[in-house]
Amino acid sequence: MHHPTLRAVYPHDGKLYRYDVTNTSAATPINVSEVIVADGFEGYKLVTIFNMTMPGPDIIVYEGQRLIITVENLLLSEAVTVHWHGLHQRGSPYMDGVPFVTQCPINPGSSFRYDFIAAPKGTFWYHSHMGGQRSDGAFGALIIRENYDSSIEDHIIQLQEWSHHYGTNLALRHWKGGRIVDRAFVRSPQTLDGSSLNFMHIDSALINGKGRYKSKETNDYNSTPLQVYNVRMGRQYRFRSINAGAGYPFRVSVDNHMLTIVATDGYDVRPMEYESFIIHPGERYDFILNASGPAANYWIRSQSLQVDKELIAWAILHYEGAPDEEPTSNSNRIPCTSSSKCYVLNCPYRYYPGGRAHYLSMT
Ligand SMILES: [Cu+2]
Repeated sequence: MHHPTLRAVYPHDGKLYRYDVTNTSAATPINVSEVIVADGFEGYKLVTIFNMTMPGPDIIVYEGQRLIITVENLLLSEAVTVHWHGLHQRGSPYMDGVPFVTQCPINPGSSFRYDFIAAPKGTFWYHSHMGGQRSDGAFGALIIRENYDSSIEDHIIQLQEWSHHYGTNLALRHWKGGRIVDRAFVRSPQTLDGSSLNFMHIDSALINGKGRYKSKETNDYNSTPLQVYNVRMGRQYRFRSINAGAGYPFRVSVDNHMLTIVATDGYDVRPMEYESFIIHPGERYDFILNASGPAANYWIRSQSLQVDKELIAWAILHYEGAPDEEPTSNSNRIPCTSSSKCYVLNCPYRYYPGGRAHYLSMT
């Protein structure tokens, strides 16, 4: 992690500090929005991003509005296009952002003006459609609201996989190119039902560009600042979740809260309560969360279906008035047992496989 002027930074107790700070209690933490945090890994990795943030800026509009977005390619050697994931582009197919199909790629130093009508309503996202740029950070949320005022406040969950060293283009090359690196066979991560997932190896997962990775040495998570969703007791919130990843499905849940799923991929569905849902790359699920308390802090967990490694993207649901601290334990998680059954939406298994404990603890 690198601050534009303060140079190297490191995470401690959910905050960021300059590298030369040893007494964190006497120092002022660094403003998180000034750093591309990712999972707090202290090495360096090149990212490809829009407008200096990861994810890129939220684009929030009303249905039927005309969107005019100029994309200027400031990269030195790579072309770019932007795809508006989920939009039908009726009457504007040349704005779909697919390189060599609907447009010429935008070369370094040039720009392209996207111009289309925002429709239909729903949760969408935009991402680069060139190589692996989207997995290296070039994406963001595109929310098309219904054309009337809603009293329900929105929150956005953008899920993303993260690798410390590989740019995604390289990971994809290994994936497609014979699964052999340095004369060793690359083993695919396994899912809960024993099938192979894919060959893209990742170190962690992020929610809105922030996450934590587990040290191989200590088996502990680091303490990178996370996304905090503020809620007020007694209110309802619409969470719009997007899997902006390239290869991993995630199971999303909120400790102590049921999720009422109301829409997927830009379409309303009959509202139903679930303990969690599984979201695959490119998919979107909207759920209503009743902030029924008790007022405290709760983990929002997104756990990949991989079993060889615990891979969880963490975020925090924070009630107004609760102490400004992290959730303390796993005890608030709704238990799924044979006598107290859970409903998991979009589960690829007929029954959720048991065996290895899913949902492990934040220690
Ligand atoms: Cu897409």
